[in-house]
Parts: sequence; C-alpha cells; structure tokens
Amino acid sequence: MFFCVVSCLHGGAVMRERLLKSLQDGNYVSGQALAECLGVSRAAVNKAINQLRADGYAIDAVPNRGYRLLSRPDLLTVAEAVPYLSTDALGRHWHHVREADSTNALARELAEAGAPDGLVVVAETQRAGRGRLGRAWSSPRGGIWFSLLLRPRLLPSAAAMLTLGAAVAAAEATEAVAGITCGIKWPNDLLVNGRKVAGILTEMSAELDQLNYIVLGVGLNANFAAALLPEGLLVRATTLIEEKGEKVSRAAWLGAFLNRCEFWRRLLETGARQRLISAWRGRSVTLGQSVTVTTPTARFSGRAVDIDSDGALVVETEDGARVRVADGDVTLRE
Ligand code: BT5
Repeated sequence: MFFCVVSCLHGGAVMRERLLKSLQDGNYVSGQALAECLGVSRAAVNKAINQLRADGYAIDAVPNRGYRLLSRPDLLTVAEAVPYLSTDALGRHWHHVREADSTNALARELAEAGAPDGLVVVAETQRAGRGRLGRAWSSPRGGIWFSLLLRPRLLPSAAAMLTLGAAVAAAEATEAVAGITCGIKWPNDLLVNGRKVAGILTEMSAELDQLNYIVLGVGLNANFAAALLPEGLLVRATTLIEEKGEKVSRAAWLGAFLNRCEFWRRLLETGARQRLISAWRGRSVTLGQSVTVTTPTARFSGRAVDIDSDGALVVETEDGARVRVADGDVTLRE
C-alpha cells in the first residue's frame, strides 16, 4: 500500500515531498501508480526520482515492479522537515543547498529578488558563516545553519523583539526535541551549562517607518563534535550531541523551531509583547548578573536588572544610573 498527500509547498519541492511520502513504507510502487496518484506524467515522476537521487536518496528501480526507497540522506531538505511543520507561512518555501558562503547573504539576495515571507534558506555547511558585528561563525557539517525571511506587519523598532522571539523559539525547540534546557544570554545566545550552543544574527531592510524584510539567521551546533570548532572556542562552546550523548533529529528541531517562531511572531503582530518578554525572562541567564557591556561607543560594568518593552537590556551602573542597551555585547562577570 502507498498513500498520496497534498501539501502547500511549491513547485518541484511539492512533487518530491509527495513522491517521498508515497514511497515511505519501503515497498515497490509502479511509475504508473505514482503518476496517477500525483496527477503528473510518467516522465515527470522519472525526473523527480532523479532529483531525489541527486539529493542523496537511494531509490531502487526494477522493471515491472517500480520504485522503492532504500535510504534517506541526513540532509535538511524540505521533504525531511515538512512532517514536523504545523505552520501556515514559515517554512512553506524552502531553499536547500549543500554549501553556502552564508545563508544570511543568500537569503538577502533572494529577498531582494522578491522571495516570499516565511522562506527558509538552509545550508549543510557554510564557507563564511557570519556572526554579529562582522565576526565569523564556524559552521561544520552536522549543524543547523539557516536563515528565515520574514516580511512581518511590524514597525522597524519591533525587529529586536523578533530576535528575542527567535531565541525563545530556539530554546523551546531544544527542550522539546533534545530534552536539553537552554539559558538565553542577552540578546540571543543560547547556552547549555554556560557554553554557547546557538547564536542568532538578525539583519533587516527598512525605511524609517517601514520594515521591508528581516533575515533571521540561526546557527545551532547540533550533531558534530565540539572539537571541530576553532581551538579558542572549545571552552566556550558546546554541541547538542555532546550534551545529550546521541544525535538529535535536525529536521524535528527545525520544524519545532519554525512552529514556535510563527507562534511568537503572531503574538507580536497582535501587540502582545509582554508574554514574549516573560518567556524570555524565564530563560534569561543575564538578568540579575554582574555584566560588562561593550557597545559601539562605550564599555562599562553594572548589574543587568531588566529588559524593556523594546527588547533592550537595562543595566544599573555602580553609581545607580540605569542605562538602556539596545546594541552590543554583554559578558557575564564572575
Ligand atoms: C552570533 O554572533 O552568535 C550569531 C551567529 C549566527 C550564525 C547563523 S548560521 C546561519 C546564518 N548565516 C550566517 O552567516 N549566520 C547565521 P555573535 O554573537 O557575534 O557570536 C560570534 C562569536 O561566537 C564568534 O566570534 C566566536 O567567538 C563564537 N562562535 C563562532 N562560531 C561558533 C559556533 N559554531 N558555536 C559557538 N560559538 C561560535
């Protein structure tokens, strides 16, 4: 037996996803039956099978019996992620590459060319992954490196809140899929046992009062040994596989992240920021700590006391002044 699915993905991706579903129970299915089920020609089935093979799916073909799925690759393609998605918009368009310089750069190019809200751009590895403030992001194979294109109905000033929403969504996905509790270090680092497991780089195109688009770039150290990271990072970084002792499903993580991210975005679009701020506060490892703040123009120390309704960190300095920090880096002091 095989079954047929209808999905709201687009173009060849829909076709490949439906084909995989039809083959997923491991039995032979004839090309004719597939063509009828999918409502396409035999030639179109053949073409999609060849594309799947090029993506690393092993598919056997036997005359008079048909096709049989032998194995799936460990890739973050839409076909792998879609079973975990319950979103309306996020992840309903998907661009997967084996290698990119930076998924943020690629997503921006696609955004400028008119790509839709919710597009996910995933790379299995990045040659020149980017952190904030021009820093580099190390992206070996086995991690989850992607960018999410958003065209939200929000003012530019709300972009920082979306970053916080993404950080909470990433923590929630990690808890749900890997069973690992994460702390969030302002604004957007995810820490496990004090070590960084994920970071977020938000870039946007906006005019003064109009947000054109946001690219939310997320990097999560999932299934690779921390020893693959540059030497200086070893004491400060970790990976999920090292924390858990076994692989996590990258597709399940990405699906869970997108589901939660869509939830938080909807909430922000209705103006309900407080609930997100509470969720963020509940996971914060920054609030209540002595911190050193480095902004583009200053460096000072104090105690992190709050986060305001725009997502800025409020730091109380030694002379009692309260300073609002919207951009910059925070180091936790012992
Ligand atoms: C960040 O920057 O934490 C944002 C990282 C965003 C990466 C994603 S991957 C997909 C998308 N495409 C991109 O090109 N980027 C995004 P920041 O807070 O500036 O942290 C950067 C610092 O973290 C570096 O200077 C290193 O010290 C450290 N670092 C680099 N790679 C790391 C890794 N894989 N794990 C943990 N720490 C890392």
